[in-house]
Amino acid sequence: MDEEILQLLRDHSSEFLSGEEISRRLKVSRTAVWKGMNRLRTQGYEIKASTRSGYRLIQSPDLLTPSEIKPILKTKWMGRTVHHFHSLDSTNSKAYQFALNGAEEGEVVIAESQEKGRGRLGRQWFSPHFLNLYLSVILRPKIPPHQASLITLMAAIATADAIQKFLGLLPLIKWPNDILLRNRKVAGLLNEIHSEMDRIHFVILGIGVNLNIDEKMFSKEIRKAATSLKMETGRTVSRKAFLQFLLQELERWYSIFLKEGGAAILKAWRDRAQIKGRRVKVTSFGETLAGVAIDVDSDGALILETEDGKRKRVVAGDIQYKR
Ligand code: BT5
Repeated sequence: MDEEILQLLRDHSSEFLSGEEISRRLKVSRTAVWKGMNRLRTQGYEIKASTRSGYRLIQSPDLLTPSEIKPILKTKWMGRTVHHFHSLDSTNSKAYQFALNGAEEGEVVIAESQEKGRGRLGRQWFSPHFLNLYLSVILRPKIPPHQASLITLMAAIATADAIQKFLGLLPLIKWPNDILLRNRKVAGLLNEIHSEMDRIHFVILGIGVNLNIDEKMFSKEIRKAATSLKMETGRTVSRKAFLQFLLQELERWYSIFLKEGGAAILKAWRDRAQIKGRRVKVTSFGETLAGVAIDVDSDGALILETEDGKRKRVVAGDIQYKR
């Protein structure tokens, strides 16, 4: 009901709307309207009330609820259905459940915070309240499972492009899919697939972007390796405005992938990652390898030339750049 009250207030943002009128239109009691207004105020909505004239919306908080997002979305289909939660274990887990229950391509799960935000390989993603973006998008591409990593590369490019278009900053992608600004991680991706041998049922694109978190909030372990858009620009950014850019870029790059195939994605990824020829140390399943990065192949694997001149293909792991 709160969403409906908000919609009415928005539709009449230049005037007061009486409690009586609202209760009549929503077919609820005046007390229910009054309670709804109080709930909205606790969420950060500034609502002016006058005993004679009624209610008027003065200002909205930077929440990522459907009613805040929908009016500013520029996508055709992505994010047109948003499932919003104040808190979740993990948006990826929730989106997975929605997808198993038949959710459509382009549906999005957003949480204001995550209790158990997940990174790759069982790691955690620090996800405090109201500061950042934690979202998962459901995709249903008609591709075989071995092409799924192209979707991951595609999402990394889209996230980097969204940051660049939003603020003019120039992010680099670090294999496999960290997004870095000044060598610090500003965003991470965790993509999960549900498939059978020769076809994907769905992909969950999980994206976490640090927007307004301050350096001191990060734990000591990650403080030197992490950043946020606020830390980079010195000002608070609008979370919903960034979300609008991100969904638009995801929709654009996904359609490039579907129309032009993996080659277009690999090319854009290589431009953004600039990894060719760099000396790296790779940790993969407990093993550490040093060498020169040759390329990333169409399955998203890193091709490394080790110090003894052999070529190795690394499918998962982490890299460190060496001078
Ligand atoms: C990732 O894993 O970078 C994937 C992160 C994906 C998070 C999104 S949020 C929405 C969706 N729902 C989820 O549950 N997850 C996705 P990985 O490459 O394994 O990096 C994890 C490592 O990054 C941790 O071990 C820390 O060292 C560091 N880290 C944790 N939280 C961070 C943060 N907020 N910012 C920067 N670095 C962080």
